[in-house]
Amino acid sequence: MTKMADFIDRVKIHIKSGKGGDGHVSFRREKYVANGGPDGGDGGKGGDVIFEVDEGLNTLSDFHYNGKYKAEPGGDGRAKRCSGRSGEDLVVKVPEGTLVREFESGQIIADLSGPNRRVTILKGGRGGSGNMHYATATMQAPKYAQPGKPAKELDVLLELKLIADAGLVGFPNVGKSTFLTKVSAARPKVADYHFTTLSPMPGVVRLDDMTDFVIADIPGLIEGASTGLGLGHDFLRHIDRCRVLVHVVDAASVEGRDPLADIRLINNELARYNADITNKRQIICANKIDLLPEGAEAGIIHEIRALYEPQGIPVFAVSTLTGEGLKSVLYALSDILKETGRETVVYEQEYFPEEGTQAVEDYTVRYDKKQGEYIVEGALIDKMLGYTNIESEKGFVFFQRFLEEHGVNERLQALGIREGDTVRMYGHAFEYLPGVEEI
Ligand SMILES: Nc1nc2c(ncn2[C@@H]2O[C@H](COP(=O)(O)OP(=O)(O)OP(=O)(O)O)[C@@H](O)[C@H]2O)c(=O)[nH]1
Ligand SMILES: [Mg+2]
Repeated sequence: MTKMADFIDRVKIHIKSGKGGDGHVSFRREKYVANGGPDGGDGGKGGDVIFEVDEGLNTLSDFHYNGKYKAEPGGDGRAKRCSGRSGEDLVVKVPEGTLVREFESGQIIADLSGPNRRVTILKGGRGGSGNMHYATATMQAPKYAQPGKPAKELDVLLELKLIADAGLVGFPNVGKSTFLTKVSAARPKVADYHFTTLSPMPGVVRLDDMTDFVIADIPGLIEGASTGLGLGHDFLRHIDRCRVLVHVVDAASVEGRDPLADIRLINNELARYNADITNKRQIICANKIDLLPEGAEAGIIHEIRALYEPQGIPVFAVSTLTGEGLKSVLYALSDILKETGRETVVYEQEYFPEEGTQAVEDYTVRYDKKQGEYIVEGALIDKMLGYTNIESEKGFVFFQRFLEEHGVNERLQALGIREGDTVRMYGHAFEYLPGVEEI
């Protein structure tokens, strides 16, 4: 069976954690109890956004560009000391080797490879405390509770870097995909035209001695690939993580190309993309020898060997069509992999969402010139005013602290507010006094 996979290995998505549930304001009501104490329960925690490796996946093609991925908000607290339920976490399944980057800066948040199988990217908001927590000797009927902490959201870029032990590189049509079909159960499309392979595909090779390793078929490269020509850059990125390169070249010159020039060109492109690639171990497969006329074989193969073997690059004469010579290639690869060790490169975290993300602001702050007042509006403020008995001293301090915690004072200061200015929030007008603290 062959399948033409849609090639998507970079995708931008929007992720959002769950908002914390709001704390509840209520009072116990029982027969014969006139004024029951506060019994408003806590809000539940909002769901986290978690990324998890799913071994069954090997592309990002299930993601929609600009798709929105949201965890569930926490439930609000309820009467009778009932807590709201926790919002469900959102678990985003990705193929191994997926990098999660902050979209704007490109900085890495997580690398889902190696030991990193499950990573929490955005935490859900904490649930607010219900009014049952606010009863004190002097304040027996607190009419306020705490709203849940806001959700967090972020644009991220998912990027798949294939993790393979060895990568098949070479010009289009030289037989890379045929190679993979011959040595593994993978079935990339094989056809006699350029750029048949549009997305990298891994295949597992199992040798008789039961060692196994992964070879990846990589789309054809052409001159200029490092600057984006042909299928361009996108695939070069995958080569970064392969430990050995299997350079396939058409030794029979089916398309009239010079195999020696081709090897040089591909190596130049790789070096131009990333100089580190030139340090990778490489082997050359001089392919399509079934098409070489008697005698010619020795000629071209001899030339390639004479040039590359002194540089420590083994050269194998093979036919991926008939399978001739492939076994020695696999054993040579297995030997090299044993020498180089198998740990994969895992990228370090550069961006920390808990510090960098903008909490979803549920309010706006502006200056109304006509009225000469600062206006603070939004669902969060409205809700908090509803909860809080700001006529009481304690409630007022509580409200002040809430404004401070949510950055409202900071925003007012940024607009240039001064002591004595008026701040309007819905029906209430306050005089701005910086630094009203606990009494
Ligand atoms: N005679 C002969 N033909 C081969 C051999 N290997 C591959 N071919 C043919 O060459 C053509 C291209 O083979 P693919 O395996 O699709 O080549 P590719 O390198 O994957 O090509 P792209 O995906 O376009 O980069 C097909 O028609 C194959 O049947 C070989 O060893 N001998
Ligand atoms: Mg191919």
